[in-house]
Amino acid sequence: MAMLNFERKYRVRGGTLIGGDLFDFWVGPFYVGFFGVTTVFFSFLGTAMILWGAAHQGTFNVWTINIAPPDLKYGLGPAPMMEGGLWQIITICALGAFGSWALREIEIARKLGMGLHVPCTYLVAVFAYFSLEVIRPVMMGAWGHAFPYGIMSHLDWVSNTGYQYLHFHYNPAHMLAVSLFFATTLALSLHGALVLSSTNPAAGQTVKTPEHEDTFFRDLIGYSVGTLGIHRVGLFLAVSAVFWSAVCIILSGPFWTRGWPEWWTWWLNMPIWR
Ligand code: UQ2
Repeated sequence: MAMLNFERKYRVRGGTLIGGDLFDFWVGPFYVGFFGVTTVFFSFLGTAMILWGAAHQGTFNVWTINIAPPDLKYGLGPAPMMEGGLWQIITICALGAFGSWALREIEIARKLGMGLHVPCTYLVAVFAYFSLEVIRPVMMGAWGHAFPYGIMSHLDWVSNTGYQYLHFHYNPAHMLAVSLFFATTLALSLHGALVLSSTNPAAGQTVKTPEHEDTFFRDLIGYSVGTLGIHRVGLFLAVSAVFWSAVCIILSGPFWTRGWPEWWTWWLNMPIWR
């Protein structure tokens, strides 16, 4: 693959966290590093384990492959390979790959003298996975509370887990998370639309400036959050959506075992109604 002329300037040595110069090289466009090697290792091992599980299950239909966590009776201990042990190994591989990916992002950011916003934000997404597959099952005392690996089976898990609490939409943290997800899409669509409307004009028209972007929103709602500000808003909304998602599922089980509609009885029990 040809190297773009500016790439050579940014292919600087250093910034590695481990291994010094040993893994400090590129393969085509990709920076490798020690954590590039470990990412590939965990990804390939984990994928091989999924294929082994699929072969044992007797299907390679991507929709119906299912690798389930151990039965609740195994608690937090190791399970036999085909009774959840495979799920346990795949989970370790996934966390190994996600962790390696974050550390490789950190090495690249250090190499380029950039902030750690991208790795930190990526780790928030990893935290969502970690909440579901490790924190909540550990707090509830069994890996069997984790979700299975499979396209249809993980959807069934979400549905079943929701109905276990009667009506998950009454979970206040879930309400907050959903609202933040919607707000994230609103913010990104406003931003995308605003930037395209000013920088991708019709043939024969000129590209507009950020002043036009500010003016549009000042005319519309009396306020512009600014070109840097909208990215801060977007990052905050997206990270908050994931954070409250983790809160809503960790509340369910470890801290609240009844139906979520019942949680709202605190409101009906307020002394103001007496
Ligand atoms: C803005 C601005 C941008 C933008 C957008 C806005 C010039 C290019 C989208 C407007 C955004 C506001 C007012 C905040 C929206 C907040 C939520 C919660 C949806 O002012 O500056 O820069 O892209």
